[in-house]
Formats: sequence, C-alpha cells, structure tokens
Amino acid sequence: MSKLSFNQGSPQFIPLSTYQSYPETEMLERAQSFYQDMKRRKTIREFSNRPVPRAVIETCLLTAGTAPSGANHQPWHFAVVTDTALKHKIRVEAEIEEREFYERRAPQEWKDALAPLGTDADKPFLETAPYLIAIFGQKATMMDDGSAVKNYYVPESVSIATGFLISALHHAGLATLTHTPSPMGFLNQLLQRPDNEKPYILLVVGYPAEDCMVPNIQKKPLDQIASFF
Ligand code: IYR
Repeated sequence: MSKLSFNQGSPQFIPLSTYQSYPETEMLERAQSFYQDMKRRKTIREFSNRPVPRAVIETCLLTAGTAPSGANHQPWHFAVVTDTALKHKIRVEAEIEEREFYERRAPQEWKDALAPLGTDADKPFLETAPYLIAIFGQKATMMDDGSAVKNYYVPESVSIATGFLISALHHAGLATLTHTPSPMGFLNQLLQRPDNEKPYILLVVGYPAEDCMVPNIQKKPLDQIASFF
C-alpha cells in the first residue's frame, strides 16, 4: 500500500443509510434503558477462570473498531492474550512495576486516592482471567512499503475505542478491569509490538469470580458532571 492509498484522495460520499431515528418517547426510553444497563457495569478485580468464547471477544473488538478516530486512521492495535505462559510473564512484569509503584513511586496523595479501591501490587487476575487485551496506540501507521503515515489525536481515538470495547464486553455479559501498570513498555516486548506503538491500557476480561466483591463507590450526579448553557 502506498502512502496515499490510506484514506486517500478526494472525498467520495455515499448516502447515510445506516442512521436510525426513533419517536421522542422511544428515544427517552432507549436512553434510560441504556443508562440503566451501563450503570450496572462495575470494574472488577476478582475474575473467574471460566473460558470465554473467542467469537464474543472478536465481535466486541469489531465494535471497538467502529469508534471514530483522527482522520479515520484507526490508530489502535488490540493484542489479545489467552496463552497461560504469556499471561504469567505479563503478571510478573506488571507486578514488578506495581511493587515499585506502591512501595516507592506513588506519592502519598495518590495512594490515599486509591485507598477506597483496595488495590495493591498483587495482580493474580492477570493469570486467572481468560483474556487480557493490551491496547496500543499507533503514533504512525506503518504501510506495507515501509513508509509511515502520521496519526492524529491518538490518545483520544484509543480512549474512545476502549470505551466502545468496555461497553461491548459489558453488553455481552462480560466484566472488565482497565488495568494500567505504569510504565507498561514491557508489553511491547512481550507482545512483539513495534516502537511506534504505545500501550495505553491492559484490559482484563472475563466473568466475575463467584464471590466477587467490588468497592462500594458511587458515580457523580448529573449536576456535578454537566452544565447546560
Ligand atoms: N496501576 C496501579 C495503581 C492504580 C492507579 C489508578 I489512577 C487506579 O484507578 C487504580 C490503580 C494498579 O493497577 O494497582
């Protein structure tokens, strides 16, 4: 593929045939029922080892791939890990960073902020959960001919795609943890991703453990997260 063949050339438009409108009452019902469903989503840290069908993961990744992105460059890569030995290596590397974080790097203020979540440096879920999805952002897209096409708004694009992915997985009946070992450059090495890619999030995916507990934390009400003008 040449440099120009990526989203190339003058615009070509097609009719918007996929848009669906709803009567206002139905719109509100849909908005409310989606909110109720999304509100049930909780980040979990206790996973079951029950296997998850790969087709579900693949379909949710396709959903993530529908996210909007800067210049439609889709500057993301999802490295999906199920291999036991690889999960073990990821856990070992993540726990090295996490131990450093909790014992030395993190300022007290940060540790205080995390206290209600009950997190610590032990990350057994990195081996228990059936799927780990390492989400990379691509500073540039490498073309087949070896040239590089610069990408735009990479963190924004990757974050939106990750939101789609978390929502899709939740919708399918799976639970997630947006894990952020820091730094997580070890993921490039373990998952053979090139230097132009930066790992953003290690998404842990699976079913909750039988006796899964979650922190009793609340989301802010509308008047604290939005203003209308
Ligand atoms: N990466 C660490 C610390 C951590 C940081 C934030 I900000 C969180 O919301 C949760 C955890 C860990 O995963 O434990």
